[in-house]
Amino acid sequence: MALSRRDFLKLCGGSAAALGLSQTFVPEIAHALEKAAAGQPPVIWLAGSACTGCSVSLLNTVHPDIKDVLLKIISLRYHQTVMAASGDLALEAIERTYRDAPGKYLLLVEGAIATGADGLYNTLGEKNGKPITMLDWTRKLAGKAAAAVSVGTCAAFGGIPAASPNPTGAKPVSAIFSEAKIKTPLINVPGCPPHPDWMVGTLAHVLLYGVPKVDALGRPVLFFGETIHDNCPYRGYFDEGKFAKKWGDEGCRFELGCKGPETHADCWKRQWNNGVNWCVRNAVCTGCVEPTYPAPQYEPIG
Ligand code: FSX
Ligand code: SF4
Ligand code: SF4
Repeated sequence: MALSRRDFLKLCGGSAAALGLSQTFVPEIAHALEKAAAGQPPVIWLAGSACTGCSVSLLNTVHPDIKDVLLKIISLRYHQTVMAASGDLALEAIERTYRDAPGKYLLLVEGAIATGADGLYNTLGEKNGKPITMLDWTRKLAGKAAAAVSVGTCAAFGGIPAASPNPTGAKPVSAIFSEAKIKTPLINVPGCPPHPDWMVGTLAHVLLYGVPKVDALGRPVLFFGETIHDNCPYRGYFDEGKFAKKWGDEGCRFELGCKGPETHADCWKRQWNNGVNWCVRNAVCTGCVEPTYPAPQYEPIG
């Protein structure tokens, strides 16, 4: 039986009853995806100014596992670190998808886009002796994509590559879209890196039900709708005014630099590494899903 959108949202949202403590995706979602994606939508994954952490995080997806995502759910036509092809063969895969599947492929962009020096800080390869820049190809490929996703905070908001003094002129994907007047729907899935569930969940929503509901910053409300602080297990300490003064102290981590009060994400219930741990239990929330990231990590919000 097909998974209704309502059930999907419930499963993704991870009500404690549905998911228990691990808060990873459940097999139902994997099955629904496999069925829905019988046509295997082509996906082009471009990477610009990034650390590849987003790709590595995606490899940690549990349900569905990465093998199923890549082999059964999507048809990944181009991903420079995962694909076997290189050189002309790899670039041809992009050209072919652009030519043969207009309006059908999904464009995923990891990393900010360098705009300085005509985009030469981010090149994908060359054609007829001329460099192919991320800047040009993002503009070109975005125009004919069914939808686009900015994967990670660098792509969504600029992140670390766009931090001052930003010598490469790194910009978020949304800036390239608005400058080039590209109307393709663009979803932001921030996080440095994003949780695998946020990436697979967003992709799943696009494939099964279309573009998900997003907040004012283009993030799916399903994952980024509430603050860390409003749901934090240390919130009782905050309300009582009991603050940790040094690492290891009992209490709320606000004075150690926690950005939870200004950060919208569901790490408090989803947790990381298949539900093993999360930032605030170890240290502080650095606000990695917000446009203000990277802010000084261990300085309290002023
Ligand atoms: Fe950025 Fe992706 Fe931070 Fe890295 O590649 S979101 S630097 S963890 O992971 O783009
Ligand atoms: Fe808020 Fe951070 Fe304190 Fe949790 S640890 S209550 S998120 S300030
Ligand atoms: Fe990012 Fe904060 Fe979640 Fe850690 S707890 S992953 S810093 S949003």
